[in-house]
Amino acid sequence: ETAIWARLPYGRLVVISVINSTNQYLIDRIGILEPGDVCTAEYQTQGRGRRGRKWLSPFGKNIYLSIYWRFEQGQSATSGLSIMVGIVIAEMLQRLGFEGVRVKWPNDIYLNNSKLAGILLEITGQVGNVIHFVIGVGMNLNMPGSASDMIDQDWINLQEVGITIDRNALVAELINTLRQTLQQFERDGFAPFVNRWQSLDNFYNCPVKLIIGNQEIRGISSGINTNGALLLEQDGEYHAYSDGDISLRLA
Ligand code: BT5
Repeated sequence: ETAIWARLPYGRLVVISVINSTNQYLIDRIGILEPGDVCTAEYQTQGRGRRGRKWLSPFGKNIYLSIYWRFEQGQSATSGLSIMVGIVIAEMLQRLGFEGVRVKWPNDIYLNNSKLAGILLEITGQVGNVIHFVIGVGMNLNMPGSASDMIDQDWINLQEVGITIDRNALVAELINTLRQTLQQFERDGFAPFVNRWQSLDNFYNCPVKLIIGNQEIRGISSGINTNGALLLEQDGEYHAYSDGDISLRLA
């Protein structure tokens, strides 16, 4: 194996040209990882989303990045965790000048009503209360338009909004943001983030439908609760949805 791990202020970085999946790369090496280790690649042959879905990952200056972490709160905290990662990435992009960036429950970053980035949290092991996990971020910067044939929803490239940003600088920001967020999560949990969701939520107060398996549920999207579950208003009552396989669409 020729990969070179570069020492970061916290953890290490490995940059790879072609890989099956940056999440899988870290999962395969879990025994030798330090918290904060990051893998990034130019191209993924088997980039993945949730529940066996695919993440289209061609060459072309996109970002495919994964970070390894572990902590001791057990598995129950992780729904909030991936929500939180969405919040901080959206806020980071806003800070960098991309004002139109929003979040979509549970783990998408949106720009101009289209999917810009996706987040995939995978738990790779638990010993006692210690969970080991990898968080992957895929972000479109410069994906060819022909990709549209292969993606069954609206998507967008970051570069389409007319602000230029250096990809390496963006990756560095992303790594710092993820590390700080994970450290803050260890200290303070998810609660401080709940209030930051609402103003970023692309569908706040919108009529939506949730697709759960082959069931469809309609209601008004009303933010999240303290566990990161989606709140849906149905006939004047709020219901929380936190199942792992829910797709949200405008109704
Ligand atoms: C996600 O899943 O959105 C999480 C994607 C995480 C990808 C990163 S890349 C680095 C790391 N290594 C990996 O192997 N994965 C992570 P989900 O919510 O299930 O959304 C998947 C859906 O997004 C697909 O079914 C398509 O509709 C759409 N999609 C696929 N590729 C896309 C792309 N490049 N841009 C926008 N949408 C895409």
